[in-house]
Amino acid sequence: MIPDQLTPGQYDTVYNLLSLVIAAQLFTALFLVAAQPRVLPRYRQALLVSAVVCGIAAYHYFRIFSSFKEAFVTDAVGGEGTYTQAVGASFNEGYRYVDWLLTVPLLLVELVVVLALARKLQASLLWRLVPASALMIVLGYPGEISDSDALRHVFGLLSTLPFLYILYVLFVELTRSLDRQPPAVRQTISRLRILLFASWGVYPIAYLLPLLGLDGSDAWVGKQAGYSIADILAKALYGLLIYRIARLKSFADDPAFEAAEEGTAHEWPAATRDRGASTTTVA
Ligand SMILES: *C/C=C(C)/C=C/C=C(C)/C=C/C1=C(C)CCCC1(C)C
Repeated sequence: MIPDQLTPGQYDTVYNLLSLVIAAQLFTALFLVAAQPRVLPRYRQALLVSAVVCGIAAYHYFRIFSSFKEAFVTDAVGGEGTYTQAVGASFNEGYRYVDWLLTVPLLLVELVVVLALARKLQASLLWRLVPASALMIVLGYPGEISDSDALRHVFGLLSTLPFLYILYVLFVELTRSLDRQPPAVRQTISRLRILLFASWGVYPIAYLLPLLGLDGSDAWVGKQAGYSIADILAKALYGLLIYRIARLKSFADDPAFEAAEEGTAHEWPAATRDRGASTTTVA
């Protein structure tokens, strides 16, 4: 399934996308850690888990990036020739699956934590969603690395079963929980739901590209692009929406917190003035 050759354009496309994903995941992780004091303590865990997800992804993209650079080489000066698979090196798609195995359950934890549902419901949701998500990834892997179209079909289909189950449970539970959320965050939560469904939907489509009659290397590049962009949407952008929800819910839960937070934005000139005034008094 890994192509023997890539054109310079194909090589650059994958190279630049992998680099973009590293930047997006790394700095979203840093932002989410730095933003901790901007939400109430009860929502900080969701932000922290989200930062961990982006951090794990950044780490794996470093590995994917160097695996890619080792796997394809050109002997043309300035890198304008065709890239061929290096002898003894092979692009390792396994990094993606290890990454997903860790991050997909954590993305679900993030969601359940930020919704602040009743404890019993949280536990029952995670008991259903986490094993299903692990099963989805584990079943997808043998198809992903197989050279046989038949195996790719079979494992793709098997992996789709837990996938559909997860989407079903999330759809039902998110819809149900919307009524119990403060009105100010309902719109953001329904945006999160759209983002989750749209971005998770990209993965099986990218997986299918090699089976859809695209030329070998085009299909492979399309698949890498699909996974990379979906990872930015499903982890980094999703994390920023989780932050937004946590912030709005903090305001709804505690008006004093909102006043203090909103206040800090306007207090600067006043504080500077006061300090100036007291300096004059002392002098
Ligand atoms: C951050 C990574 C995420 C959100 C990864 C999500 C991955 C999927 C939803 C993968 C789904 C697959 C299928 C439904 C069938 C084909 C095999 C997979 C694993 C690509």
